[in-house]
Amino acid sequence: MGGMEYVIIAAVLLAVAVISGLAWLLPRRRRAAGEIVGPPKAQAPVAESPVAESPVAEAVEVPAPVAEVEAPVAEAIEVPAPTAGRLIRLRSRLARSQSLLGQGLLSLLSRGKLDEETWEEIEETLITADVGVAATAEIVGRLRQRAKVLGTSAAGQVRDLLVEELVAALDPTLDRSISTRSNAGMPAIVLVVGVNGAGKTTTCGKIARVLIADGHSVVLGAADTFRAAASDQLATWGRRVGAEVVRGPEAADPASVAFDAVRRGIELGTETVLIDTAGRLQNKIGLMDELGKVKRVVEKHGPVSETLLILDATTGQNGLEQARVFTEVVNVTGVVLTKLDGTAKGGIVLAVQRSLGIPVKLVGLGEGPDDLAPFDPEAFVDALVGTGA
Ligand SMILES: Nc1nc2c(ncn2[C@@H]2O[C@H](COP(=O)(O)OP(=O)(O)OP(=O)(O)O)[C@@H](O)[C@H]2O)c(=O)[nH]1
Ligand SMILES: [Mg+2]
Repeated sequence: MGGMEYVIIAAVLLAVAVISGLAWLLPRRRRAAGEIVGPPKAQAPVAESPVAESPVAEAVEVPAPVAEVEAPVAEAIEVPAPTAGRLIRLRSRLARSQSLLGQGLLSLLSRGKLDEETWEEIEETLITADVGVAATAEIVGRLRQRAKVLGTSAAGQVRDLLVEELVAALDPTLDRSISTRSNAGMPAIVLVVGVNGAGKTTTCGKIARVLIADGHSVVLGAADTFRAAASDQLATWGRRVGAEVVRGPEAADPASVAFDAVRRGIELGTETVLIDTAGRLQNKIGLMDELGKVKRVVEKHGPVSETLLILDATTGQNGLEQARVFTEVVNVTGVVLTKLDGTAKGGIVLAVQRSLGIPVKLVGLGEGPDDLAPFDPEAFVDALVGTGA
């Protein structure tokens, strides 16, 4: 019957209208939940250049700030200086360590004779610079041996031998690259851990800045929900560098915020998801339990690519003890040693690597957004010991 056909056609049209209406509404509803702060990313750019080491890509893609951003003022996104050669450019920041280690050692070496007393003083200088007792004994032992074999006590020559031994102690063959590339649609997940005040949030921001300048897309996960200000601090970095920040309400479960951040990264086809975690809780056991949970929950999406332990260089050997606890809970793949600009004890780099058995991958040399450098043993030792000129 003709009437019946009309009814069927009308019903089909109605169904189509309802379905397309829903499809249009749903994504908006999700955004309206306000989980995500920060400018929505432009299409995830395909980064051609390798990460940390490479200079800034010629054409830097920056997402345009959008009205949905939490802050009323959309700040202009800054473009960082290239990471290549940063350690060399920032070497003057190691001035304190350089004056203790470099100048101290050089004046000892230039005495012209290497007697027992001088060797002891060399040892003392290295220990004072936090190189650590065991590492110092080894380095000086080898140095004495080589100087003896060569029959030299010339300051320049012994200095060169010392530089070689220090570089060797840092094992230049270690892989210091950071896994920040997505794999088969799965963003690289980078977990950032460490005690409170070590510089986790700042380092997340600095890393995101470098990655975005290199053409990567980044989502930041504010899994430090212990303090309200912590997510705000990360959100400020996110706005500055052009990364989305996924955050939860205050006192939200950190693991679920981290989970959501990775989910958002997958949705957007993001290259890297950086997760900032809490460094402070009521007690250490609570913190470690929580970290373990964050890792397990995030890994429902896929494996964590990199776990960076942030260590404050000014805390010296004490900090090292605290750091060890983290390595027992999460599989730390790299150390970021911050605040090397504020200490004369730059030798801690050697102690950290030796006692944790984990490569130092990045060093923090100041509070500025570009004061983070890929760690390079040769350039570092050279800056510490100085040229002797
Ligand atoms: N001088 C110097 N200061 C740094 C460096 N890295 C971080 N800071 C400063 O250290 C302070 C603490 O940094 P945050 O990034 O907030 O540390 P955090 O680990 O996130 O701290 P919590 O969230 O409290 O656990 C800030 O004032 C940073 O500016 C560095 O390499 N050099
Ligand atoms: Mg923090």
